[in-house]
Amino acid sequence: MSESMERILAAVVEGKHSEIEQWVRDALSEGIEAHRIIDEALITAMDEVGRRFADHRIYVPEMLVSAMTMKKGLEILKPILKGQGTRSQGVILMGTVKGDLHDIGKNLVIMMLEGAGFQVVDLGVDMGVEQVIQKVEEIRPHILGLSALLTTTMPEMGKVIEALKDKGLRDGIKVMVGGAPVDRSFAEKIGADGYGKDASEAVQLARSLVGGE
Ligand code: B1M
Repeated sequence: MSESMERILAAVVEGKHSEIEQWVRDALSEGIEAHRIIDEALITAMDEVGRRFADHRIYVPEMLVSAMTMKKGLEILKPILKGQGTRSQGVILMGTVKGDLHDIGKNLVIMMLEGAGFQVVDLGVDMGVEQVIQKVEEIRPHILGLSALLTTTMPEMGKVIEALKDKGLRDGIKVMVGGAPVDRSFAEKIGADGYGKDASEAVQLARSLVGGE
């Protein structure tokens, strides 16, 4: 790994939020592609943060500073990812489910979807079933994307799908789910139309759900 990528990784792990923007710009000026900076440095760093948290080597405040640092890094890359978009592919409503405040993964998926030409409406985090249903009725998106990072909040995805059925909205919308604890079998179990392991898979899935590739 190049020195600038090492620095980005270390900045996120150590929460050096005042330095990250410069390190990301340095990596870009060396010709390193945005998606490599995300996959090999930023996401790798968050995995390490997660391991340190699980091992009680760091606590929530440190995890928050790392998250803030990662977000600052992503902000630099956002215009580049967005700039890759072409014609409109469809409308996607995206949110993190009730009880869950994790939004870095969701935001990254949104950036990649926008880069691929989708129009994305971001519902934010901690979205209750009623709020999701109300927004679906209001904007009638092609796809509803749900993200969850906690095993305790995953069941909320199934509740949203059940509520869509109850309201007679299920046939008019595709539902895709994702987030670290979610997998394909869980997606099938709750009746989602698809599961994306990461942001790239989410883009491929969204394209196939709207009848593309
Ligand atoms: Co939290 N946290 N956290 N946390 N946090 C995890 C998830 C955890 C695994 C850490 C650990 O123990 N190792 C653990 C969950 C354990 C479990 O449920 N089994 C955990 C915990 C326990 C908690 C708290 C309960 C801690 C506490 O308070 N005691 C608390 C819960 C708060 C709440 O939500 N109610 C909490 C809080 C926080 C912070 C606020 C400090 C912060 C979040 C800040 C923010 O998001 N704004 C935080 C962070 C940063 C993490 C870790 C370290 C990193 C998450 C992340 O951003 N990853 C995380 C450990 C880990 O995941 N390694 C952890 C990077 C991101 C790019 O990946 O989100 O997985 P990810 O998204 C990926 C894919 O999953 C996928 O694409 C993305 C890009 O590749 N994807 C989709 C995501 N959504 C998708 C949707 C799709 C398709 C793909 O279609 C719709």
